Amino acid sequence: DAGAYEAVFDAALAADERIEPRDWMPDAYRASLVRQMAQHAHSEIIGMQPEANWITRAPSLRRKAILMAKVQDEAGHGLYLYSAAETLGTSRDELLDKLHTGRQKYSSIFNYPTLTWADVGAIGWLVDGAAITNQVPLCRCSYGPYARAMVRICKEESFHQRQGYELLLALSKGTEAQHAMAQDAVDRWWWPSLMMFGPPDDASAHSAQSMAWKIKRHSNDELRQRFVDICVPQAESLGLTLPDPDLRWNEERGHHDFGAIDWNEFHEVLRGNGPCNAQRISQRRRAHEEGAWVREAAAAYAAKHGEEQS
Ligand code: FAQ
Repeated sequence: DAGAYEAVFDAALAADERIEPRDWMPDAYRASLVRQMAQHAHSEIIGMQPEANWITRAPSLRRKAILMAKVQDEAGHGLYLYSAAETLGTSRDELLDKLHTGRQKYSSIFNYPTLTWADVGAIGWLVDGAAITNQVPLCRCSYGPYARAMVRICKEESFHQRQGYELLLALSKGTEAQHAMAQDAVDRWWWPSLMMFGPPDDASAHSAQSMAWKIKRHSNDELRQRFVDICVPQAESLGLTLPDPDLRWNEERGHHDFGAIDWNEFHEVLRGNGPCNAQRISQRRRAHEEGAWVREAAAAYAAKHGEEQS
């Protein structure tokens, strides 16, 4: 009976054991995981676009090779996450269809434009930095396939973060114009990066339940604070300023205080009104349509290969 199954599930959570695809789980747990994992997978592949914008204009062969490898890694992360989501009984086609028709979200951050080469550095430093801060605790998520996917993703993300930091450092220590370009990128990406952690705790619809289920291990505000505390000394070593006049060390709290986030901007971006929402989705749909022949060929090959083997 359902009560007995639920008791086994609750005991597994209490013992910090992993829930695996064939284990019984509450429908709402399954649905919430699909929601978060799909949003995460979509973010990885939509997140390829802002950086891909600079591949053809990278300033050297070395930078181009690094950037191509990074963008390719993001596609790989998408694949791990779609595969992990499929273990919950949804198909990749269904998830992609929901992305393309606006029924599932992707991270707000990827609706901002990459205006200069320095944006590639700012994305690596800040966006990948925020992603790692959020995702390291997800390696201990209660759902096994998601947790295991996150281990590998986090290793790659931390490499990406250093890549961005090193790029920004080169610009910051370069000519006056290069330094100004780096500063401008940080000015534009700082606040949207803080929004990646989601709404404040008192406005976060899913946090309490997700924490009880041990999907999330820390609240949105806790992780945001952790990220700010990490970034302040890094900005100093970079020789760049974070665009927040209210940012200062609070001895009592043992953390940095920071200024108010413009949640109105966040909600507008979620509603589809960010600077690049329309462009991102139409580009994604076009890529999907143009790739139809590849999927068809792969399916035909698999069918033929299967016949030969049987
Ligand atoms: N953007 O109740 P909560 C990357 C939605 S990193 C858009 O607090 P929750 C790496 C939320 O879904 C980016 N929507 O939700 C990379 C919910 O809406 P719903 C991806 C947001 O789930 C770098 C509503 O607001 N990382 O891709 C955002 O407890 C460079 C209420 O919010 C992940 O997805 C947002 N920023 O906490 C790739 C990490 N924030 O679903 C390429 C996994 C909130 O009811 C290049 N996800 N919403 O319609 C998570 O940890 C969580 O889902 C949070 C949100 C923390 C994002």
